[in-house]
Amino acid sequence: MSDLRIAVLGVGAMGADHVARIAGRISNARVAVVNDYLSEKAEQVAASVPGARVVGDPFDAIAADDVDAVLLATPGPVHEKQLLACLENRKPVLCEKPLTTEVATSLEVVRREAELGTPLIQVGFMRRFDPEYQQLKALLDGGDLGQPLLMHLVHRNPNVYPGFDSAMVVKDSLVHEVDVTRFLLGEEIASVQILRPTPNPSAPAGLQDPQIALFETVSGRHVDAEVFVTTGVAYEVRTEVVGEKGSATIGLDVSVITKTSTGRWGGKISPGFRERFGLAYDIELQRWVDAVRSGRNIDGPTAWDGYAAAAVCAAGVESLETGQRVAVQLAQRP
Ligand code: ISE
Repeated sequence: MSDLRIAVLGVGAMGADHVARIAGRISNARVAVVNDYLSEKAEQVAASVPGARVVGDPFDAIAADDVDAVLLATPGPVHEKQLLACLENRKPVLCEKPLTTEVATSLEVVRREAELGTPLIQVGFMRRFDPEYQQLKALLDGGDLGQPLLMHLVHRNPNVYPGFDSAMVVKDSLVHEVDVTRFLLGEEIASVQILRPTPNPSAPAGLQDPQIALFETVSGRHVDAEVFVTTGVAYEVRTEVVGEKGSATIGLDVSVITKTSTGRWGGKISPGFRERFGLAYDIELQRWVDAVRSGRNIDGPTAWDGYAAAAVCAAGVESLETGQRVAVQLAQRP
């Protein structure tokens, strides 16, 4: 098969990054079509890639004959219709989170895909492709730590964009910890409670930040996650698993340590998730391209994973409001 011809829908920061990634680092794929609701932006990004053309209507882009697969990096509220169009056109799609913005519509997408009898949707939970998470998963599955019992998670952003509210801390940031928990422990989350510590005085007024999430899994394991998105410092994502035979930690962000004549030692901090998880995105995209070209269509988190994460986050948002532990309502998997 020749190069996979991809339509990238949505070329804000993440989508534009993916365009550059496909053009520069991914084998056997090319950007055929670019679409964005800001036509100027689409033109500008398409002009950076030889052979890419702009299509003004996202549904025409999905249906286009010269498009084999779709990468959705559009805002969450338009995902539902665009995903359903991908299913109708039988186009494999890599969808940045969230799958959709509501639990009910996410479930509908899962059901519609299941009716086709073949998976077409992969959700962009990129951390699963990060080499450190891969090693941790292998360590757990290999049994070296015995039964995993607890996890302590830390998720810090230096800042967030204006308008980021308390529910988004759950749905936009904590959602990755939800996926990591389901991925590493291999089971569903049964309940969530969100604690509200004293807010950071430097956070925008009204933003509940930091938050502490407590998950309990179906088998009774406990996970705590600190999410703090206005630290003003660096991007930090740490994961510690405590098992019956030991513990393991990833995300210490230690690469090169330098010592200088000024009498200091230290390394570099990650400024943001696109830097911290750059390699994970590369691996995710290459594996997706390979899977689509081979006819498997996906090689990573499924639509169900997107739905399950949405269901946990909905319970989290309810807990944020009530302060109570909230049970996660999961439908029967089709
Ligand atoms: C952002 O949208 C992401 O997906 C990042 O991975 C996450 O760390 C960040 O908190 C979110 O705002």
